[in-house]
Formats: sequence, C-alpha cells, structure tokens
Amino acid sequence: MSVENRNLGFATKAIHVGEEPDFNNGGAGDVVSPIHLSTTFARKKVDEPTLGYDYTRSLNPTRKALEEKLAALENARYGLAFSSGLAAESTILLSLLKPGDHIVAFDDLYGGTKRLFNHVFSEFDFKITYVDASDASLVAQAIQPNTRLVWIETPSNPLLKLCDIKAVAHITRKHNITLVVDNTFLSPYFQKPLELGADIVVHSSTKYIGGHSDVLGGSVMTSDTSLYEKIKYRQNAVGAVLPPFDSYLTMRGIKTLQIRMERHYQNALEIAGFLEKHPQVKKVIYPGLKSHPQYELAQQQTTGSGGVITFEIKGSIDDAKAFLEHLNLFALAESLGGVESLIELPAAMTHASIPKEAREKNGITDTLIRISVGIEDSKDLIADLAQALEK
Ligand code: P1T
Repeated sequence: MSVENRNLGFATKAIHVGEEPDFNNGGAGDVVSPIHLSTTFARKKVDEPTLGYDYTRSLNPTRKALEEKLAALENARYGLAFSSGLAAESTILLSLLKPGDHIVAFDDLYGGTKRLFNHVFSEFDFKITYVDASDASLVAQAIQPNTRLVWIETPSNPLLKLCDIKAVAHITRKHNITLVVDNTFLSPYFQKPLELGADIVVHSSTKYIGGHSDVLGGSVMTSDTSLYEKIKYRQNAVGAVLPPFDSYLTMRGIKTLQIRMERHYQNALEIAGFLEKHPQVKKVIYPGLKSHPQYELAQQQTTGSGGVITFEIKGSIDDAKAFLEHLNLFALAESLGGVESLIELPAAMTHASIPKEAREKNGITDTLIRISVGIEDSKDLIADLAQALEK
C-alpha cells in the first residue's frame, strides 16, 4: 500500500499504512509492525548499509512505519516522529531560524511552548511577537522584514480560540514565511492544516494520536521536501527521536483514532450542553457550541470540535479547587486526549509557567477550568460533574 494513495479513507490509512505484511528480508508476514529494538544494523559491504539502516537514531524500521502512517493521516508527503511534542517544536525552531530572526506567535499557546520560546530560544536571540491570531489582520501587522515563522495553535490551549488557517496562510505565502500549525487539539481526523495552506503541522502525539496516556511523543508532517530535509537532518543531529517501543505504542493508538475522536466529540457536545445550562457555570467555551464566537469558522475549517472544553465557574479559586477535588471519574491531571477524562486548573497547572499578569491579560483566570472529555459513558461523566458542582 502506498502513502501516495490518497483515495483510501482515514480509518483504512490509520490501520494499514506503514504496516504492510513483509514477506521479504526475513519478514514473517506480520500484520502488526514488529518492534525493532536493535540500535545498530549490520551491513554486508563497507560502503553502504545493506537495507538502508545503519543506526537507530538515523533510521529505525518501527519508527519509519509510524512516520509513514503519520504522513498519511495529514495527507502529507513526509512524517517525522519525535520523543515529545516539545522535542518536535525545538527541532523545527533549530532547523528554520538563525539568531536575530523573528517569530509571530499566537498569544494563546500551551504554556510549555511559550516557555520554550521565551526562556530557551530567546537566549539565542530569536525575537518573538505574540498576537491574537484569531484576528488574521493582527498577524499581518506584526510581520517584520526578519520574520521567518508564524506559529499558531487552533483551537488554542486553553482558551479554544480559532485561527483562520487559510487567511493566515495567505499572509505567510505573500511574505515567504513558514506557517506552523499545532494540530494537537483536533488531530488530523477533524482538521488538516496542510490542505488549508500551512507548511508544517506539529502534534504532541502524547495526546489524541497516542490516545491512551501511556506514551509521550511529537510529530511533524509536511509536504515540502526542503523543510523535511532540514528538520530530519537536525532531528538526527540532536537525537530527538521516538524510541521503537514508543513508536509501536503510538501506531497501536492511531488505529482507533477515528472512532475515539468521534466519541470524544459526541461526549464533549453533550457535556458542553450540560455545563452551559448549569447555574454554577459562568461561561462555557467549546467551538462546537453555537455560542462560540467563531462557530462559523469551526464549521468551515474543521469536521468536528474534539474533546477539550474550557469553562469558568462562579466564585473564587477556592470554589474551583473544591469542585475539582470532589470529582470521582475525572482525574485531576494535566494533559489531554486520552480515553479517560481529565480535568485541570490551567492557572495552577498547565499554564502556571506563564506569569499571572500575562495569564490574566489573555483570559486565563483563576476559575478557568479545562476538561479533556474521555470516551466513557457520557451519562456517568455528567452525573460526576453535577455532584461536584453541587458541592
Ligand atoms: O508534552 P509534549 O508531548 O512535549 O507536548 C507539548 C504540547 C504541544 N502542543 C500542545 C498544543 C500541547 O497541548 C502540548 C502539551 N500539553 C499539555 C501537557 C497540556 O496539558 O496542555
């Protein structure tokens, strides 16, 4: 089966691409890609690796199988698997920027991404301007002669603001700037940024792609050969690769990505509807609700709204903490995208690395709560939320 075969449906590609039974080179016809643990590969002649493999950091058969699958999911030519989402992000930055270069970034990004920009890469003299990229004209206004990258998440973490990918891509194309879209929150099942004009898609595959909260990973997909070669070269040079066992686990997760995403979405719609009507809830943010200010854009550029809901409860931070600590089914934990439901307080957890003033300016208040809706029975999840809100 060829990755170039774009006529296959999403679920078929998720299951088959990269895992064609191998009857050559000692393959036993496995229907699941074997886990190649060897760190080094023997060759028959000095001058060339016999089957293309020499050392696992550079190329490993299990990681290669995953990378083909990742590319197929985003309809990209190339996929790369990294040891974490942040390793993928760091390698993109190292590959495409020189000291003095400028990035325009969405002002609502995962706290760890902002920490990477503000406290690691800024030390190498990369300049960063944050804008509310949900208004594409603000991206255009922020571009400078030395701007090399525009970096967005859509929906953003944790405020679930959307960026119009087509409109931003129109701007980056005009200025010959690379557009990176973090597609973690929707997965390629609900949104395909490359088809809307992005140059690079990045994921924390720790989230929906892996799907079971048991494997860390990052992925990069692109159809641009020159970008791919630059990033692949640095990935090997710095060693930010996903190990073989983790590659296997990620592939195993991907096989059910479509049915998991459909269930996350269905459950999230029901829970967002419940929260919207609850008297203790001040505001619900979910792009699948008509009350979301960018509902129309969500309908145009995505095929579903995923499983993350953000909402504010009435009262103080202590009320928010009491609510979180009274839940039984929702684990009070960072991260998202697993089969089990998680809940967290961004101000104290995922976004605590952003100074309070900057956090509040962007809308991350002390009573803002983020839910990652799992794929359990929605009635049980709603009952759990209802009893904790009562308390
Ligand atoms: O954790 P890691 O695999 O390194 O991925 C970082 C990352 C990148 N992009 C987005 C949109 C993310 O949400 C994350 C990680 N986020 C969490 C751990 C969280 O709870 O939001």
